[in-house]
Amino acid sequence: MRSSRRRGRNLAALTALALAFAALVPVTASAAPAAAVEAAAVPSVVPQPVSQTNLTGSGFTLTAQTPVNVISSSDPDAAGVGAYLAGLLAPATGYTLPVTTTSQPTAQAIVLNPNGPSSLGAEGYTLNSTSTGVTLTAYGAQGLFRGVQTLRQLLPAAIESTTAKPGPWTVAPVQISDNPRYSYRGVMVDVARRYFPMAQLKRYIDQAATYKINTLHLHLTDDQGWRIAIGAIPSLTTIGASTQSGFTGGTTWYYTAAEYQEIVAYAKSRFMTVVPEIDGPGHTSAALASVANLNCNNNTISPYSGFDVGISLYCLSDAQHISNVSSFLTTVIDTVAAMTPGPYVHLGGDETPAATPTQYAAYVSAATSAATARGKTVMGWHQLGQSTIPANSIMQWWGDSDDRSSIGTSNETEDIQFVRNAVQQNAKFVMSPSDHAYLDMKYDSTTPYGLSWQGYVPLSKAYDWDPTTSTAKLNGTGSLVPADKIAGVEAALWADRAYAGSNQLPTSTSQFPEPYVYAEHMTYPRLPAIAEIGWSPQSTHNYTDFSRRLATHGPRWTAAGINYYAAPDVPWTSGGGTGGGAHNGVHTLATGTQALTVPKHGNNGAQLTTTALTGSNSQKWTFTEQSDGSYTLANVSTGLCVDVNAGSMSAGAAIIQWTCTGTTNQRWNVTAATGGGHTLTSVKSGLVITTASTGNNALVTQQPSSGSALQRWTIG
Ligand code: TNX
Repeated sequence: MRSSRRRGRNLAALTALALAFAALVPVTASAAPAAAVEAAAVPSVVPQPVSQTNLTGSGFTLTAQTPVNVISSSDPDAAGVGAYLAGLLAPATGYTLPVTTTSQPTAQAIVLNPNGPSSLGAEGYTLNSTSTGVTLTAYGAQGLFRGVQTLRQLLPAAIESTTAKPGPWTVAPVQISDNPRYSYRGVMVDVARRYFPMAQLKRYIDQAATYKINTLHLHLTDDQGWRIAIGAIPSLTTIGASTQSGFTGGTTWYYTAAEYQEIVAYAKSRFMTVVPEIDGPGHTSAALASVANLNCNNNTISPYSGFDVGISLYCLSDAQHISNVSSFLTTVIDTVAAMTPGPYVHLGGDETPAATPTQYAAYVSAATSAATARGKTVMGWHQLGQSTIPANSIMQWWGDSDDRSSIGTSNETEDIQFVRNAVQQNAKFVMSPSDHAYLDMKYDSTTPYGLSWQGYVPLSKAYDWDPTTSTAKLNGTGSLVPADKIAGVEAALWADRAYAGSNQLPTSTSQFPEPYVYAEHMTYPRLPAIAEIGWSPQSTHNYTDFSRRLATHGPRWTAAGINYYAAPDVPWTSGGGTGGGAHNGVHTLATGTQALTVPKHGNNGAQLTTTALTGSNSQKWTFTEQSDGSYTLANVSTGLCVDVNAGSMSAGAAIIQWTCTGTTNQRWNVTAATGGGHTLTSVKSGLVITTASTGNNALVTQQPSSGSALQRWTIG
């Protein structure tokens, strides 16, 4: 696939693909009616349920006393879903809904019934909502949890707010019956290239759960870092975790055993299975820097912080070194498997240009034996299929349309041949076609982060594929992987270039946004597209309908403080009057007694200051909501807009006034802050408007959000 990474985008092939899909767009009978009902009232569920009937009538309005009844069952996790639901609803409503386990539902309640028929399957559910209550029925807790994700989408967008909002909190009246197309619906996070602190990883898990993602694949090791503590080999983290892609010098850029287990438990509480990946035999510089006898010369290499790929290989060229690698992998995989209750261990296998087939096979044999000895099901990138793999292994396809167009020609790519070999061994597949499902690909030329070796991946492209043709010819015929061997789909958030100015290494750490800023910008709105491919029947697949439904999620993300990318071809709504657009109008912005001000005689380009609040026109700002739910702020005196100087991504850059252009460095997400007031987050940089001090004429800059009062603005 290395060669494929170097290939440019094949436009002809892409067009053919688009045409192939244009033929498959029956409008689901269950899609919500387009007009008739107000935007806020149309339940726009993503992923599209199998069947959804929107009812007339008023829906079910929550009160502070609405009971959450969990019907008694033998499933020990069901009560936890009730508590989770009450917890989800608490911040925005201000209600602490009483959760009780009971054999008899009460009137006017949200009823969670885990005793539904087994025909619903592990994740299916039915949801009925009328003015008299809401009933969710599933066959066990997991189905209830998936149904709760639908239920939250039937409430107004402001339900996602982290602070109390006025309501009313009415669940749209519907009848839904739903179950997933595929049982594996994953997202991969590359914590090796960019370390995600615990809180940010948990936040990512919570967000992905909203879209019924049930698998979190953690890419724990790579050239740029080893992120999981292995007690018996401390150098893996003292040395191997000291780098990231683009910077060096870390001492805590890894998960301790306790932290990893905390993540696994947190994911489990969101009914998500963790798949740990220990990549090899390539992508191993961090291991080679930490453990001498994995190198042919028995000397460690220097830790690596660049962004190249295909640069490393365990030494597999003699029996002694194969034995070293094998015992290393046994220690590592034993440790990781013991901390991972889920069935899988992912053994990587990608991008090994220097390995001979014999060396590669030696790796696969050593790694798979270690995994199966621990009772784990082997996962691997599809290259692993070139070797002998254990029964029931799952290969992850990351090929592209170039591979597909080679099927059946005399020039079939080796990737196609690896897939054939895996299929012959009866492997299952998870589909992550890199030209559709790679969340690190730029959306377009303006995306500040990421790569474009697969060309750009706008939202429409992230949506326009079908797992059953991911390994078929471009005309959709002759899939190498039979339909019944497709376990599901996975989106991959690589992080080699999780910084602005991504075609060269960063020159300053200020080019790095916080990992969550990168992650959310690249993930939303594309992960919901891939989640829908994994969950919804192919018969409902329709981009126009998807983007109409997704449009109503923008205000949800804004309410939740998610730093999403407002893809231009989505008709983003303003939230139907329940949150979005709430700040439109003229306001002052005060922190304590000081207000955001255009300095006296401030020209185009003048840096903003804070001065004592007087309410003069130089302190008044016209808030105008933009299509992405953010706001532009134009000064009433000068007519110029609040702007990050030169579109800078750096902490400390000046906040100035500038001719209004509507570009992302003039768009501000207004989010209620803990401790009072609102933060104003730049859509461009993810940094927040901050004044230097409480003194007069303090200068205003953008800074990482810290919760400081100097970043919390009272909208007057
Ligand atoms: C290919 S996909 C890789 C990763 C990079 C990614 C960047 C795969 C199995 N290997 O090492 O991070 O491209 O898009």
